[in-house]
Amino acid sequence: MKRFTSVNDVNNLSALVQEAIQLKKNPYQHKHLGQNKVLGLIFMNPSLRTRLSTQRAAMNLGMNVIVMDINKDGWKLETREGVIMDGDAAEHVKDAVAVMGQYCDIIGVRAFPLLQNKEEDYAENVINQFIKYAGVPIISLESTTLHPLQSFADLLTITEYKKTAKPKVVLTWAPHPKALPQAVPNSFAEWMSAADVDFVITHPEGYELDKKYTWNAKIEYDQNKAFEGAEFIYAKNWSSYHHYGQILSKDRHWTVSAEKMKLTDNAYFMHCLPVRRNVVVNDEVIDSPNSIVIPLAGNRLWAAQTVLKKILEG
Ligand code: SN0
Repeated sequence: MKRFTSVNDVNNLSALVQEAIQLKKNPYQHKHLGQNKVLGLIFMNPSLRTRLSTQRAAMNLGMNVIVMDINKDGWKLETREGVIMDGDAAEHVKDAVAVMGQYCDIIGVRAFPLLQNKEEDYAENVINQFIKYAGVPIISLESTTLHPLQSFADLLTITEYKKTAKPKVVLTWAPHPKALPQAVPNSFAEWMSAADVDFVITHPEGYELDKKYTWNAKIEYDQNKAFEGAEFIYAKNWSSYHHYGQILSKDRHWTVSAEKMKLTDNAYFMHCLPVRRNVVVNDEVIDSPNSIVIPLAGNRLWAAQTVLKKILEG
């Protein structure tokens, strides 16, 4: 594997998932693969699961890790091409990235969208500059449009918990006080479309995602109908893609409640976390035995370790 920025960087999806299941059973069998190799993790935004799971994954492979919160500890970076740098930014991202590539064998980067300009965000300017200038393999730790390490853990978890060969998996929009990226739902849709599941997306009108990621996924505007017969409910808020970055609804009828879960086929509840309790999902659902948010977060480690292993192997 040369890089990991979307499902398109994966050759064989089911083989990748099987490899993660094997690593989980025997985490330290590749302890020497990462000897004298350094992973750099560059954060432009907050992180808990991604930072800790990727760091632990690297340790399991015998790598060393350098972590940098670039907004707190680094120079202010310019990301636009060809500008006269007489403002706030002290360093261009292309120089900073080329330097990081001198010290690291693999680099992970997190860069959220600003949600102001769709074309700018969807051009994936930051991660593309990392790919172009680092000279080493790049891993997305959530880019402006995708979160592949999360989606890999999502698919691994669904594979472990499914009760039928082709389970019904429902991605449901849920309300939130803030405008959030589309990265998690875009990426989940991209991975579910590539996997062997019956995939349905439900959201209020105006929240349609970019077709580039949803392919021919079924869209059901009636959340109750979508929940019928579901084996997995995956909740997530996102801001509008078409009315870019806007909050069109805060309708609490879309909150995942115990009553709604009764419509499903005793479905498991999933969310990538962090989650706004009693806005996105009620306590009674996320604290129920059907909630698998914690094992899902645990699987972030095996997803990250599988990706690092495949990149170290070349
Ligand atoms: C991020 C998102 O993309 O939705 C990261 C998810 C893994 N979530 C948030 O920014 C939540 C912020 C909040 O205030 O709830």
